[in-house]
Amino acid sequence: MKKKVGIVLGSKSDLPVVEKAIGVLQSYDVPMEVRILSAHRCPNEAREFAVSARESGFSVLIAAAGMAAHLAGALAANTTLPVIGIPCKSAALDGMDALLSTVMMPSGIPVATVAIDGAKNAAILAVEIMALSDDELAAKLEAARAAETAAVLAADAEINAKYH
Ligand code: RP5
Repeated sequence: MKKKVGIVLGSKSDLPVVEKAIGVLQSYDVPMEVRILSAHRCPNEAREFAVSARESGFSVLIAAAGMAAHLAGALAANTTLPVIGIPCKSAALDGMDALLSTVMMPSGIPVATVAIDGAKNAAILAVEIMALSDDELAAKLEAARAAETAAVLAADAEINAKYH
C-alpha cells in the first residue's frame, strides 16, 4: 500500500492555513489523512496517533498549531517518523509564540519547522521526503521547480521590457 502523509491540526480554526498544504498534496496525488488532535485538549488521542503512525502507514507527519504550539513536538516525542511543524499565526503575538514553541525543540527530538503559516512549504517538504523512494514524485517535483523558474524569468523579461 502507498504510504500517506498525516496532517494534524491543533484546532479546526487552523484549517484555513492547512488547506494550502492539502491542496499541494492533492496536486501531487499523495495520499493523506487529516486529523484534529490538540496536544493540550486531547493529549491522549494525540499521543496514540503518533505512537501508531508508522504501523498505520504514515511516512511523514505535518502538524499545524498556533499559540503555545506544542503539537508538532508532542507528536515528534512519540514517533521516529519525520515531523514537519507549521506555526500558525494568532492575534496576540503574530505567530512568534507558535514559531518559537515549534522550532525550539530539545536535542534528539527534531521538528522540521517551516515559516509562520508556511503550509505550502510544509507539504512540498513532505513530498520531497516521500520522493526519496519514489522516482515519479521526484520527476513531478523537478517539473514544478522548473515551472517556478520559468514564471520568474517571464516576469523578469516583462518588467525589464516595460521599464527599459
Ligand atoms: C492552538 O490554539 C490551535 O492550534 C489554534 O491555532 C489555537 C487556537 O485554537 P482555538 O481556540 O481556535 O481552538 O491550540
